[in-house]
Amino acid sequence: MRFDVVTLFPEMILGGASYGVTGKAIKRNIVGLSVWNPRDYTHDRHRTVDDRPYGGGPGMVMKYQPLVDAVNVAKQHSKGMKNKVVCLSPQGKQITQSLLIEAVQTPQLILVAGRYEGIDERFIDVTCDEEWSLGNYVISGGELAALVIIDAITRLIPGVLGDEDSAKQDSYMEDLLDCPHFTRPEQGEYGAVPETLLNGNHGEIKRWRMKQALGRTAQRRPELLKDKELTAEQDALLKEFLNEE
Ligand code: 4FV
Repeated sequence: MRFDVVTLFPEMILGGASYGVTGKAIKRNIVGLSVWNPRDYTHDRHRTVDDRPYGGGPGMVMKYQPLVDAVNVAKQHSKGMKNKVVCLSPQGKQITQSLLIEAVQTPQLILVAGRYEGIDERFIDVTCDEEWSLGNYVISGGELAALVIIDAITRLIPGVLGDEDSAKQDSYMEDLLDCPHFTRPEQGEYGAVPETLLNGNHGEIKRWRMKQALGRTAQRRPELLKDKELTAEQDALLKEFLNEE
């Protein structure tokens, strides 16, 4: 899988993606990462990538020509890999675990990180396959959204995480919040580790963790359970959790 990020701050992407699991996956060439600066695809001596908005108003808008050229170079570099051009903006569809699980199937993701007030709409219409949003808030650039996507997708790629299962146990993998986690000390000033986790009965531990995940989801994010089909066992575990609360 390869990521190509079109950004005015290439070092922010290269830096942010060089740590931890993502950094190792790039070093091991399980994931490819390239950055393309639209300023390198301008033709004027001021290397202009933005201009004033038609219709007036505050701030500047990114011009489409440098972005189109940067995306085309990124495509040329992928030797015909199947690709998807994604523009990151608050107008995009909400990024979710299921959207990212689907995106792992796309060999090349070209992520376009905007700056200023936004991007000339004609670029989005003509060149972008999709628009994705990190969330219903405004940040000053799409780079952080690109880094979140690269991190979240990379950990889904087989062979990236040490223990394959850990990705499977990630929150939201079943659209549920995660269960609580504990490590040493067993006993301490902040209390004890739940007994169930200490008795080595893996069936009991699995059951306890699912019960906690269901209960916490019901308490904190009930909307996640709204259209979720629970198994009979999950239903019983949730009732048990809520009765104990
Ligand atoms: C954003 C988001 C976001 C909007 C104008 C960058 C900013 C500026 N990107 N999810 N929320 N982008 O706020 O992805 O160009």
